[in-house]
Amino acid sequence: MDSLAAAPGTGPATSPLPVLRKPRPAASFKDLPTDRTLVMGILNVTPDSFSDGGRHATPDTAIAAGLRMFYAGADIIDVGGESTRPGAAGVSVEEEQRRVLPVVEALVKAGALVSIDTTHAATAEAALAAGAAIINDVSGLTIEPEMLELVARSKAPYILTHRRGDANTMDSLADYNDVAAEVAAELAGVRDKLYAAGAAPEQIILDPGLGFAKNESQNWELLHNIDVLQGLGHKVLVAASRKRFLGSLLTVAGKAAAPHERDSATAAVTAISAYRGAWAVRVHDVGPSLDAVKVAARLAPASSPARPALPATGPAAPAAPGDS
Ligand code: PMM
Repeated sequence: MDSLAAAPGTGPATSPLPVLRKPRPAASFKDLPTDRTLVMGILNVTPDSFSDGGRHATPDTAIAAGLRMFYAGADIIDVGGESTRPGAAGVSVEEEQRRVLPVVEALVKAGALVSIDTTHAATAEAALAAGAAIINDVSGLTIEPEMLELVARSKAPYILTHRRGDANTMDSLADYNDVAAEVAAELAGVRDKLYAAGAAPEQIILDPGLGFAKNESQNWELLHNIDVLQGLGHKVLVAASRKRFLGSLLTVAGKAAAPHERDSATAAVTAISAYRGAWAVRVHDVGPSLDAVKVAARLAPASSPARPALPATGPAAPAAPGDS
């Protein structure tokens, strides 16, 4: 249900109550800032995602959460209706669309730029029709050939994520000699298939797929060598938020940190990724990553892609009593 429209029975069917907030003009991909790393907020409309599953189980609670991220400053809201964690049970395309489409529609109406997190071409196409601007696909184009055709035909920006196998097999496929070089080579191979189908270079955003057919040390190695992926010449998205390798790093007394205890470490990854010129980070907790991006932009060398056009200083805020 669209939370901004009239509730059933509260007005004539043909004339909904006025919306509470005047919709902003639809956001567009080409208007996204290019002088800093972008922050993409994660909105899982699922009962079983590994860190926020079940929190936004109905469209109304999901829309409210998405609006909170949007008003907090998220540049993009990433809406997903199917858990991608290892071993997750798939959902039907009908159920996935029932979960995500009302949310996409309401957020677009409010002026947010929305990406659709799906491995299914039919859901991606329906979400584009509902106003989503970006396709975020963690399948690495390993599942549905229709996705390749949709990316080429729609001309929508497409996040191509590295993955081997599927949710059930990927953990057994984390076998690499040089993980950064092999991930880059495998992504380049898929990218070339996209070109052959008619996709344009500027549509393609690369994602190393942290946790997808990678063990913990391979995730760190990929983050350490993010420049290898950047060397392919595309925008790069880093999606480390609350992932298991951060929980292990933060182990205290033999107990790994729980997903909600991993947000400071996530913001640290954001700062370093931004410093090194990532196009965007995908995170659950938007505020700390927005701050981290500002710090990185301020500290990155002027030659870095992290701050191609940053002014020397921002406007000075009045000092609070006691501030040094
Ligand atoms: N990880 C998850 C879901 N979607 N999308 C991209 N592009 N990259 C990722 O690594 C990724 C993703 C895993 O689940 P989450 O939604 O709880 O983070």
